[in-house]
Amino acid sequence: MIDLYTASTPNGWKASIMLEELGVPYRLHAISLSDGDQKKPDYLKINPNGRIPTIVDRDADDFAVFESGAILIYLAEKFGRLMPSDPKGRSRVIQWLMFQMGGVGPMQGQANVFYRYAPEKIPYAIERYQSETRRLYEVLEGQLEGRDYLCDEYSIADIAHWSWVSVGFWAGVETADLPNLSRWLKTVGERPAVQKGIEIPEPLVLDDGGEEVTKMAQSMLQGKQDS
Ligand SMILES: N[C@@H](CCC(=O)N[C@@H](CS)C(=O)NCC(=O)O)C(=O)O
Repeated sequence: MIDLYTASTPNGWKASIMLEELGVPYRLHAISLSDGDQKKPDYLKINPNGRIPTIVDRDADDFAVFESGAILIYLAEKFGRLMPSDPKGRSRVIQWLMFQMGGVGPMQGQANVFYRYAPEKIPYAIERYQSETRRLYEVLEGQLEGRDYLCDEYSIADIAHWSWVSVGFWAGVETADLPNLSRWLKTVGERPAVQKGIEIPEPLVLDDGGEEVTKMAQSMLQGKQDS
């Protein structure tokens, strides 16, 4: 049995979509970011970074995995799905996963912060993070030319990217004029496991002025959470 500790955010979706794709039983523990559950001592024992998501594999001596990319790799390898096992195929998927973890995630996360939440609007920071996110999206656009998915087949690289690119609008980054990315967003977004995964632990409502957003913004302004 896998225990999943998560909240409704793009990094959380990576783990919940993956578990839904695998169709394996898991126990859900909803973490309230606004209440600071992710900073509590018991949680820090399984995730020293104090963020979500985290999994604990009860069938492997309570092995805990933090960092969403590491969770995807662990689950893909444990269950032999959504990542090839040959060295080149595996490397291709990991390259695109790293591109998400080191590029799209951090840049888009900062674009969210400066565009949506920062108490002071700093044009240089907004422009810097939005244009870097957009540049990375254009790299994805090129990779998706003539391909259904980022690598040969649907993989954890698609799960990691879709979780963020699907909410690019929240960072103020346009995707509609990128035809390959738009097609891929739709194809991946139609997968039943993706639709289920983004409802875990509850649907995320990103709507200007919406209650959820207000709660998130308040908590970010108080320095309680990031991205
Ligand atoms: N690199 C980490 C980032 C995790 C992360 O930033 N999670 C955010 C939600 S998307 C979080 O837990 N924020 C709460 C906080 O900063 O306290 C990963 O990929 O797992």
